[in-house]
Amino acid sequence: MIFIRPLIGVTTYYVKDRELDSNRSRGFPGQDMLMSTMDYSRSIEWAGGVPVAIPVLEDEEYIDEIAKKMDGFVFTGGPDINPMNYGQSFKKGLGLIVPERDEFEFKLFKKALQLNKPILGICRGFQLMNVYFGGTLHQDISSNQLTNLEHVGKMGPKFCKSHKVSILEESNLFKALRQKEIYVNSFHHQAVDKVGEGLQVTATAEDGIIEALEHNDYLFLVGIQWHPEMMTEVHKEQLDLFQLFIDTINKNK
Ligand SMILES: [Mn+2]
Repeated sequence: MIFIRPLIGVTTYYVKDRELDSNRSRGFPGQDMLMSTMDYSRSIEWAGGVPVAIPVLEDEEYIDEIAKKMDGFVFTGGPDINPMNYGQSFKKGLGLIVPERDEFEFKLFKKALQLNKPILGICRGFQLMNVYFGGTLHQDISSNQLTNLEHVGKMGPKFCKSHKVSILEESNLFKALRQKEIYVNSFHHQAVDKVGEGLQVTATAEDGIIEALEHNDYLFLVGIQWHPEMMTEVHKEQLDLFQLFIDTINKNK
């Protein structure tokens, strides 16, 4: 038997020319850029998958093909989701939005779900998953004075453990990490408010901020607010989540 490693579609930053000034390090004025942090690709590769960076393109047939050809998806971190997607006006503290990426990712997410492709949502990807199922977000944690924990990051290295999360035992998260409490990094200024329909909260921070969501009607649909891919090199246990994701794909191929 020939073992073929699964193809994992990785969503990417769509950096519009308008975000880049003349000091841009690559490309030329007028050019939009595709970007992705290497952490996602490395973690997927370490877990036995083949990472494939997915550019934001509008064409429906392209999105169909990507949804069919990939064996699973990592919906990655990035800019804020346009609040209009969850029926809200722009509130104080909202960060950069890239509506083109939102539109593309919601379409891809829908198609991937229809095909029951395993999905791991990280940070923005986790928030996208919540909004897709009709949930809402707090547009800015500090403007809303939700907590005195610092969730925004920037205090230390990317792998820095910055707060505790409690994990529900009946969850994929627990299955992967085998611990009821772990410390995670934190790089988000937004948070889940209303939870989307059918989603289960599977991890919360000490202050009650929702840190993970799962949907049991699908093969593997797990979203987490922290960035495991930034931790895998130093805190190996974070790779277990990628491993469960890849193992689930391999078992069901
Ligand atoms: Mn956090």
